[in-house]
Amino acid sequence: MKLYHSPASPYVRKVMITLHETRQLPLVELIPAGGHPVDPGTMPLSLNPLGKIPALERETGPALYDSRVICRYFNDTGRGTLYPAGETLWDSLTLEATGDGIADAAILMIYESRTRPEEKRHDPWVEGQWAKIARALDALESRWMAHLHGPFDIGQVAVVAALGYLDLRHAARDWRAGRPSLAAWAGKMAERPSVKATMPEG
Ligand SMILES: N[C@@H](CCC(=O)N[C@@H](CS)C(=O)NCC(=O)O)C(=O)O
Repeated sequence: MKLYHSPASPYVRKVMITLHETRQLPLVELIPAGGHPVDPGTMPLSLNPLGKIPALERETGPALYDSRVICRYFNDTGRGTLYPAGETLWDSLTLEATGDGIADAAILMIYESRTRPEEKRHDPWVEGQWAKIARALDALESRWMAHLHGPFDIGQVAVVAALGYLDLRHAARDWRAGRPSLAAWAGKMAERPSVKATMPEG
């Protein structure tokens, strides 16, 4: 299978962590790809009409896209344990949506500075994206720590990936300030082999 990949993408990182956790890394060939809303770049639109990575080209069947679909696919094929049964599943998926939402806002801020001409930039829009991130981080700190310290699941995968992306692209915003529990958790997670092996670059 071919995984359309970039080492900086938090969504690709979710898939890579899932592959490490379920020991399926040898099943995929990593294909460098990437673009942005103004130019889909090297991401084949025939595989994902949205022009986004990650996308997974399989030997049979249509390509899969969106990290949520691909992670669940690999968790199934590898008999992983990232999706708990029962009521806890809804917590895990909501936590995943929170991590993904942080990544979404953080990436939109980067697209604003990289793709929009300077005279058309709108600072309140950028700050509005950061406000979403700050609220989500505060929710993690105040409401989600018990879950974050529980069994490793897809919600934790998404949060690890989002926080890693904040470190990569928005370090000056210092997300750790005022969030000691989340900062300590992120430090502990960095020792996990699947997390350590997928540190973002680029
Ligand atoms: N919801 C998607 C988001 C994927 C995404 O936004 N990927 C970025 C790279 S980090 C991308 O390919 N952006 C190109 C674009 O927005 O046109 C997922 O979870 O896979």
